[in-house]
This record gives sequence, C-alpha cells and structure tokens, in this order.
Amino acid sequence: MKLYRTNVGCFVEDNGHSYPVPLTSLDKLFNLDDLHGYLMSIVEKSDGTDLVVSEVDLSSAQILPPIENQEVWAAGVTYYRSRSARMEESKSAGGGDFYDRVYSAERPELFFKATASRVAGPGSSVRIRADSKWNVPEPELTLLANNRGQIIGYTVGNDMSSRDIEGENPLYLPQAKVYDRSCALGPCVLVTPQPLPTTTPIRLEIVRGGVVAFAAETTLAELKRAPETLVEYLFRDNSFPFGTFLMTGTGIIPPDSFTLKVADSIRITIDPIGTLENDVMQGR
Ligand code: DO4
Ligand code: MG
Repeated sequence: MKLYRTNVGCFVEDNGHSYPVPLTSLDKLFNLDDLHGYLMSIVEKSDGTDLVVSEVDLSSAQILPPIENQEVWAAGVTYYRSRSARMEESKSAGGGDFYDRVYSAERPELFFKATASRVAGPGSSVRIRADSKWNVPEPELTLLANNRGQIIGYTVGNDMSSRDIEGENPLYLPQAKVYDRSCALGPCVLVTPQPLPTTTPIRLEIVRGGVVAFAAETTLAELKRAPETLVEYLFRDNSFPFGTFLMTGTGIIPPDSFTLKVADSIRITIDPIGTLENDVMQGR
C-alpha cells in the first residue's frame, strides 16, 4: 500500500482508492510499531463511502516529497556499472583504485546525501550546480528505515551528481552530491513488510525537447549488497530518531558524452512504487 504526503494531508492508496490518514505527521507514522498494520486498518475500516476520497481529489492535490525530519543517506558503488564509470572518471586524479576496492570490500560506501530542505518532490525541479559542467541523475531504489533500523518501506530516489567535481578528486564527493535540490524522492512510500523481488526493474528516461535523450534499465538483481546489510551498517553507532532514508546506489550511468541540461525532464520508474518525475534547473 502506498503512503502519499500532500498539501492537504497524508493519504493511503490501496487498489486504486485513496483514504485520508488521521495521523498526519510522517515523523510519528514512520516510528509506529506497525505502520503497515495501521494503514491496513484505515483501508479496512472504510465502508467504501464516507471515508473514501476519490482519485480525482488525490490527483488534484500537490504531492510533496515523503520526508519531514528524516535524513537522507546514500550507498555508493553498489552496482558494477557505477564502479566502472567512477574508476574511469577519476583515473587522472589517482582515484581509480578506490572504487574497485570499495565495490568488493565488506564495508559499503555510505555517505550523507540530504536534509529534507534539499529534497525536491515529484513534479518540482532538481538542480545542476552552476560550477559544474558534467551532471547526471542517479536513479536509485531508496529504503525507508524506522528508528529501530527496520526497513518499513521504499521510495524512488534521484541522487543528482556532478561527475566532473567528483572525478577531479574523490574528496570532493560532498560537493558533487550535496547542494540545494540535489536529491529527489517520491512520489510515495510503498509500505510493505515484504522485500522487493530481485526482478524489480529500475527505469530511467531523460526527455529533452520532447525527445528521449537517454533511456536505460536495470534490475535489483544487479545490486551487489543486501538492503538489510546497508541499513545495518548505517545504524552502527548512529541513531535516527525519526527514521532515515537510504538510497541504494545507481546501476545506470549515461555515457560520458552525456550531461543534463536545463529543462530536461527526468523520469525514474520502479514499478511497484511509481514514477518520480522532475525537470532540471540551474541558478535561482
Ligand atoms: O562513490 C561515489 C558515489 C557513488 C554513488 O552515488 C552511486 O554509486 O550511486
Ligand atoms: Mg548514487
């Protein structure tokens, strides 16, 4: 079942029907003992008339990113494609070896990605930095963990990245990754106690002037690390009172000749969750 945060409150969507969620604080919802059970009880209690909010109502609402006081963290080099592209881009900076090592190391690469104020919601803009000439989106399955380190849901994430800044020196990673609107999340949180199947596809499409400029697809079978292991590392001596999002890394990187341009439209689809769509902006 899907949990949406909107300008008129939170909704749970199940089987094409949307129901208002009385508890509207995501900070509280994400730490419930059983969020899935709570949302189920809302759906089951509805008699199909008075509580049902028609799809028209939900579609006229503004869908906001599903985040309040959570942090966003990210895992890196969890797909072979990311390892290889990063080895290439950082070769002249002497960083080529690091990426191969972290790909096969026991400890994953985990980095801080965003606070809620830096996160773009569905239908709004992500940013490319004014001091960068080579920018790409990174389409990533994003885990939602509660304050106990349990994975309670999934959303679609875009880990916007400045490849020239990261490639110049791996120590510039925070500047390549963390800036205003460098992250997008949404359109909802798929709340499920079941892990997503490894056959789950992740699709990226970049549209420029009405034409597809780049499209590619991967599946979770290519993700080298188990989501539970990534969360377990993140929670080592680290607490998240409101829960946290954890992006699981990208398996899709456009060819080196490709860079995002202002007004491009980025569509990331992970079927059981939905499509996250953002256009690209630069400057204020
Ligand atoms: O190592 C740098 C970042 C890697 C990353 O963001 C990814 O693999 O998705
Ligand atoms: Mg990434």
